[in-house]
Amino acid sequence: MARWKYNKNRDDEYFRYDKIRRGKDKRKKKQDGEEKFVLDEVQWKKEDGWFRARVVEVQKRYAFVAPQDDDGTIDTKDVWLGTVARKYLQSKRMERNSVAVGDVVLCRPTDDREADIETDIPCCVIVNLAPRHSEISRRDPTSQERSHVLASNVDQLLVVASYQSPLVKWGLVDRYLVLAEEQGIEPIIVLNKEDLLKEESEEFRQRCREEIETYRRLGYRIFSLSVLTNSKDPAITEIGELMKDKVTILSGHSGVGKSSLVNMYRPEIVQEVEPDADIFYKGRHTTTYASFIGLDTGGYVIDTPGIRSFLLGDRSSIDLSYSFREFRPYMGACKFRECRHIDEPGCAILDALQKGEITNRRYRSYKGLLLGDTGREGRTRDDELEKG
Ligand SMILES: Nc1nc2c(ncn2[C@@H]2O[C@H](COP(=O)(O)OP(=O)(O)OP(=O)(O)O)[C@@H](O)[C@H]2O)c(=O)[nH]1
Ligand SMILES: [Mg+2]
Ligand SMILES: [Zn+2]
Repeated sequence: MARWKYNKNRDDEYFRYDKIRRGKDKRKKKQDGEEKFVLDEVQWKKEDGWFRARVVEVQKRYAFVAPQDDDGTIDTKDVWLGTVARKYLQSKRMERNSVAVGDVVLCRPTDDREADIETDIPCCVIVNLAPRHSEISRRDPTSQERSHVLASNVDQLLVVASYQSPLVKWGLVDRYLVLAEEQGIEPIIVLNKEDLLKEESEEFRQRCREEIETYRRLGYRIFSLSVLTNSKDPAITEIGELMKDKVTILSGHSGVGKSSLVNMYRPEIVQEVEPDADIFYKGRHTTTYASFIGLDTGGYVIDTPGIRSFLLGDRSSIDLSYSFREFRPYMGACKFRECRHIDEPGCAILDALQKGEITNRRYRSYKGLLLGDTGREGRTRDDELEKG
């Protein structure tokens, strides 16, 4: 018995798969039975004094929230300490946190006794959560089945990597791009610490140039800069322009310079940046919690702590291929409909790979994700030696 079914509709278009994919997502949402905690804003029963807010930071079971106007302005100076209403805490949601940074919530002011903590910050109970229009999540490193939502309702994803210290991991960039493609969020790639390139071999520099060119050809916005040594780089201004009127999440390894970059845009909270870059190899994160920060130059960013493990949950080959832009033109062209593009005969992707239309490196990312690589990209001294 053949392992693959014969695909008669070889001229299928990729957006047919997109339709299947979207349908599946919808069904999944229904099954989850979100109860009434997740409720469309129009259905919120807002009582006197209750307010609409945005979650600006989550620490264990507390969520810091800031009121948000109808025009979208978030009063990040007026922070409240919120706890999710008790009755919802027991629900068997498959997520690690019930609320995430970026969530739009309905809050009921309360005295601090109810919030179970002594604090000077005004307290509130989070009564409802509006459905998220986007979600940045990874597989919870402590549990296979759960997902850990890092942030929600973001418009842009700024993937930050450094050429060196820590060494750029193109595979990690690809994982973030997959997320952005799935969520319909605009990704922007930033390669920082350009100044360190001069200490590298010409071979390493050439390799980096090629990778950057690959992303550019795929239509991704990609910038190369050095926040530390060239703060006047026009790329920094250009990125600032792209962040205006938007909510942008910064992601990437610890120590790549996310907070240093944010500090270029006169944020309301200036984050301390450890002057000794080497501290990062000792496993210390400067940014501890993902937090929502208003920029003087316009827009909001969610700066996140660099995480060691950024694993995506399992995805089918159809879903995954769709997230690799260069695979799309070939979708439906494989001999077998359920082609995984690994070793199947008559595979259009493998054919394109052979012809150099898909790069080996991007293909390896796809294969690793499909077959489940570890996703662990800890910053070790070995990384330094690996040099690409
Ligand atoms: N050489 C060089 N170092 C830089 C550059 N930008 C930032 N750094 C240094 O890199 C280190 C890490 O910077 P951060 O901005 O704290 O990095 P981060 O990505 O926010 O790190 P986490 O908060 O741990 O995720 C600091 O010591 C910075 O001074 C750069 O362009 N060149
Ligand atoms: Mg930081
Ligand atoms: Zn195939």
